[in-house]
Amino acid sequence: MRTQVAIIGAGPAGLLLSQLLHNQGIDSVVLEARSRDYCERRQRAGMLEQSTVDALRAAGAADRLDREGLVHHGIHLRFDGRNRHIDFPGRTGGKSVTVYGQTEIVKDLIAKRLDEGAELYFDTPVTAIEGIDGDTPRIRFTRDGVEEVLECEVVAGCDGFHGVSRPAIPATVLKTYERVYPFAWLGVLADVAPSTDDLIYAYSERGFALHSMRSPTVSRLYLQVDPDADLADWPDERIWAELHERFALPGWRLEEGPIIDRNITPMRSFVAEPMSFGRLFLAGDAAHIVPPTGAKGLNLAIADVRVLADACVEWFGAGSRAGLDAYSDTCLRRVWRAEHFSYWMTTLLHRDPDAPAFDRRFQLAHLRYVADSEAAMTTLAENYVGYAWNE
Ligand code: RFL
Ligand code: PHB
Repeated sequence: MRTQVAIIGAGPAGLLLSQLLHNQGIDSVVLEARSRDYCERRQRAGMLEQSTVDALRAAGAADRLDREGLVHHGIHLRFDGRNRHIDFPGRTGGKSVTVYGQTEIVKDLIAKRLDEGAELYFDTPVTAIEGIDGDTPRIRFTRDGVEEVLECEVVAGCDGFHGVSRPAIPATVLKTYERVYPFAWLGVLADVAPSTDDLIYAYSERGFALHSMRSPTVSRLYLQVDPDADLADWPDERIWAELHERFALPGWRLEEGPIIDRNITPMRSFVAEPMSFGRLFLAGDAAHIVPPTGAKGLNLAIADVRVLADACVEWFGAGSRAGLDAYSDTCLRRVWRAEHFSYWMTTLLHRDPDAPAFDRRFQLAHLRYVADSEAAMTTLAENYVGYAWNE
């Protein structure tokens, strides 16, 4: 098998990259380890920056997003018996965000790619990447238990945090930065209309809680839990009781409904530098992880592949490697800004079980400042809607 760009992983990064390349007449093959059904069911992100929506639109993959996406003009910050609504458009030159499940983006892109006859293969785990320091890299993968080889000119490592691409970069070249947090998120999907217009980010003495949504009839709720928490210890009654306590505000009510999905996600910040080596280019979670509090992971993955697609057009069209050579630095500027914002939102809103009382006072003082200062609200707003490094 031969192609121009071998794409490893059919998450949002790999799928959108294959779409953007196809739209520019560049061939790719996407190899995904898991089944199509698994990829389409995995519950994950939901908050899209304007630039992500624009990118999906420009790719021709936003028909359903335009019909079903829920546009939001701000968030609620809730703590200490207060609720501050932070409006975005007025502070960001008119920008908003859109709630539309990552699973829906993945379904839309898979359907469109297969419709267009794409070479997109499921149940085909990549086992090795060879020759990235030469001109013709080779990808080894298995299909129906048989090993096959894909030759290409460029490899896009879009295989998430646990993939095989990042380890293919020599350890002597790769530098990694990491921070692990002393908590995790328990996320549930509940069959009940959201109890709020905009998302609620709540800090309480019992820990963080987030009220998001997926549709006018489905709520998405998150709770800070211990990093070693077990779903078995979290029956529905305990989840709802904890959500009621953490969101409590006089005159406001959280509606309950059947819980239809649940998972626990560890929290980490991670960056690998450089994001490329020879003919291999990492994109999305393969190169960087953010804690989900800033809603940046999916948006960074989309931003990476936009840069990579443009660089591939320069390479395959004009024979210039300039874009590919600049890829890592271009992406990392945006990545580090988002890393800092995600860390900032996380430490602002979570209860660190090991923090001394002094730090808790600091945290409350900081929350009050963010909720009262026009400058601080503008900082939050311009980062939340996406700080535009590349535009
Ligand atoms: P993905 O989605 O992990 O896809 C990688 C794909 O690669 C496949 N793969 C392989 N394929 C072939 N061969 C191999 N050897 C392979 N190894 C792995 C995997 O099966 C998989 O299909 O990475 P991608 O495309 O970079 O996308 C990144 C996003 O998924 C991620 O950043 C976001 O979900 C993070 N995130 C959020 N981001 C936001 O922007 N806004 C949010 O509101 C938001 N909320 C969240 C989140 C992530 C969460 N979890 C569960 C991690 C909320 C949660 C709870
Ligand atoms: C979500 O809707 O899943 C979501 C929204 C905002 C976040 C994280 C997750 O910060």
